[in-house]
Amino acid sequence: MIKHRLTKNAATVDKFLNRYLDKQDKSLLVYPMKYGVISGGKKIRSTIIFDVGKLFGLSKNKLINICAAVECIHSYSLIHDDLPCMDNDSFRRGKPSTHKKFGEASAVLAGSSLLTLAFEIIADKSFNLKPNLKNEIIRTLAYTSGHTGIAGGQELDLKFERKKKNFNQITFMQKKKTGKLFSFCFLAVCVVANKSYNKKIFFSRLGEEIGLLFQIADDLLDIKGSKKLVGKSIKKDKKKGKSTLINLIGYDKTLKYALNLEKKILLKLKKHGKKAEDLTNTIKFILGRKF
Ligand code: GRG
Repeated sequence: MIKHRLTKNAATVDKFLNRYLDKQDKSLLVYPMKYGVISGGKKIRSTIIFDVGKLFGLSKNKLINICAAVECIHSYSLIHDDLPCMDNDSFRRGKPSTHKKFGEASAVLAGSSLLTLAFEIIADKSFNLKPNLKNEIIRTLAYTSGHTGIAGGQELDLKFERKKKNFNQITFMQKKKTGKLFSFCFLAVCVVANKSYNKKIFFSRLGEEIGLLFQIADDLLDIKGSKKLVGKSIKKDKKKGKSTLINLIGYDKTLKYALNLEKKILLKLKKHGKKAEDLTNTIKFILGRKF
């Protein structure tokens, strides 16, 4: 069921992105950009956006620009993350990473172009939203993506390599590197639904916790996952001396912490009943996933 929803949502977002790029002036960068963002990846962040939309009674149509923008930011971060100067990975989503296929310079430029495309898609007139709300989404997306968000988290991740970091330092870094974009998925839908300040705080924290859960699942897959299923290299974290919870407290204790975190997250959604069913199922998928 969840796999079917992921596949369907991924196809919807891919179609939007394909059409959007095809309507723009042609450039050579369209090839590495499409390679990096379309036809690959679970697009779980888009599914979460649609799930939160369902919780608030919003149709997919109203949220598709947000999904496309988030996938552009996510894919840009992966393209740059795979570069030799960062995590140096040759394999992503079951195929050669973007710099392996198109060269480093094109990968840097395609990643940067996806970053800027995200903002263009939110500002686009096809996204029918009051200007003040659009402005709030744009500001939040910038805050989430830059030094206060994923880029800042990535810098910590790299600086933490081969250093002894404690539990709080590791979870702080992972909440920035991975959690902030999940947090944005919730916040942006709250803005479209005109939710109160308190609700925005509640849901953005929930998003950050889900992002942390997602990153821990990713770290667990690095140990016990299959390269073929996850579509990227595994068993790298130990070799690189990455600061992960697994390298600090071991696999079993990390899994126990993650199961507890999942329980806490699901409890927070319980009061929303049936309307939160899809979101609940998506969250349950995160820890058990094989890809
Ligand atoms: C170069 C300015 C500059 C910034 C780079 C690289 C970067 C900023 C941030 C990277 C953050 C990062 C790679 C976090 C990892 C998040 C993560 C677990 C990614 C895997 O996500 P999935 O499983 O991937 O959703 P798919 O392939 O399914 O889309």
